[in-house]
Amino acid sequence: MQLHEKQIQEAYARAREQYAKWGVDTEQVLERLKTIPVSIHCWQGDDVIGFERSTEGLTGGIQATGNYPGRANNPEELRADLDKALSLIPGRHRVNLHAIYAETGGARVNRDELGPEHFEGWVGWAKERGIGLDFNPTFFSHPLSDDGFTLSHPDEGIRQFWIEHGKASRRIAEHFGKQLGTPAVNNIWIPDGYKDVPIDRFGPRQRLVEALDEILSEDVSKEHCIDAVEGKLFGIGSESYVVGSHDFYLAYSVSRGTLLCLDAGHFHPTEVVSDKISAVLSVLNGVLLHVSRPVRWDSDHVVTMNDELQAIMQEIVRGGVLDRTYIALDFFDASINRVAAWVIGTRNAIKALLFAMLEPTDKLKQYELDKDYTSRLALLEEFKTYPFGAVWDYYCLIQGVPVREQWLSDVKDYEQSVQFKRS
Ligand code: RNT
Ligand code: ZN
Repeated sequence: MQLHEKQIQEAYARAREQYAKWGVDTEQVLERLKTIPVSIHCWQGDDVIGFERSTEGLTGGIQATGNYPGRANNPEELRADLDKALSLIPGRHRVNLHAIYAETGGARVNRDELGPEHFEGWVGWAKERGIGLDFNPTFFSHPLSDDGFTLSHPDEGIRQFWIEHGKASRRIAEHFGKQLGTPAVNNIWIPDGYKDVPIDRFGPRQRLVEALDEILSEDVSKEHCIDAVEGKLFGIGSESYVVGSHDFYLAYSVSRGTLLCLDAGHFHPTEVVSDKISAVLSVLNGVLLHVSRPVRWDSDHVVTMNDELQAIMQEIVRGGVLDRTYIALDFFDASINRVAAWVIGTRNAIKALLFAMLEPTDKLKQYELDKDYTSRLALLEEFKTYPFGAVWDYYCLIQGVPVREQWLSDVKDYEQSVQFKRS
């Protein structure tokens, strides 16, 4: 069924009136929404494989399961797939790279030797599209991370190799920021940890502090590169002890002034990022979100429009902290079309943001202060069936991207004509 422009506009006009009754200006909301970038992770496009391939597949206790055909095999294919996804997502967004996506022209360049010159393909591509890039050093899928330790490795030589990689990454991020005129977030996540209960919990953490300090000691312009650190509860093979736990990085980011990265899949099942945002932003200057979805052992399912996604976006909007929150995505599903995975997850993140922005927050806050919890609950629940979909459809229409599920046939055509033809 094709949706006609006129129908979309009429439905929007009615929705606009209904929201206006509660003081919500949908026009203003959509103006604001289009300025909020989501950092789209390149690694959904190729199952976190990258172009370096110094190990057999993905390591570091994370996994992309599934074998849906059509994965991108090289920079050109990955960028083409990203272009396709970006054309189906409303708004102007960013792309998040990992060091393993360097283009070295066939030469073997180790991670401690990577430089901005190995990302010129990406920078040129981003420039043409007027989008920003973010970065991540890759502390996994490498022979020197095979025993499960990197920046906290007991061997000084190996540790130093990873420290150099960390420094190189900040220089690359700084270059992105300079070239593209928008600061690049450089996020450090390491897989270090033990499968079984360790004797020494202090040693690796002490080494990690020192290694991080050394990485950050290099003078890199804060104007172009913003440092972030990401903790985790456990990984496959590091079930008993993770060196860079949430508590570790919380303390570290407070004392060093970095961003703290909260990945929605990195906590105990009943612990939620949506409650942590206001906790950490009451003290920290900024936070990086890895919007993701945990399922059993996996922390990286495609983001759906579930309660927690909505709660996360509500927290950012209600708290007025959009300008201190960097929204990035982190999921990888190899069992479905990878372009579709990007489109579904990113559209959901934006949808949830829009849903949060269409709330009469001031009114609700007043009810709360007045101890009128009855009205608070009643209004919140009634707003769930307000015509949010009509506003979303209209936003897609004016942003020039497919309305509703119309994007799906686009992806189906693309997989037939492009993705399935790949070797
Ligand atoms: C791993 C972290 C990390 C990675 C990416 C690929 O648990 O979430 O952010 O998913 O860097
Ligand atoms: Zn993450």
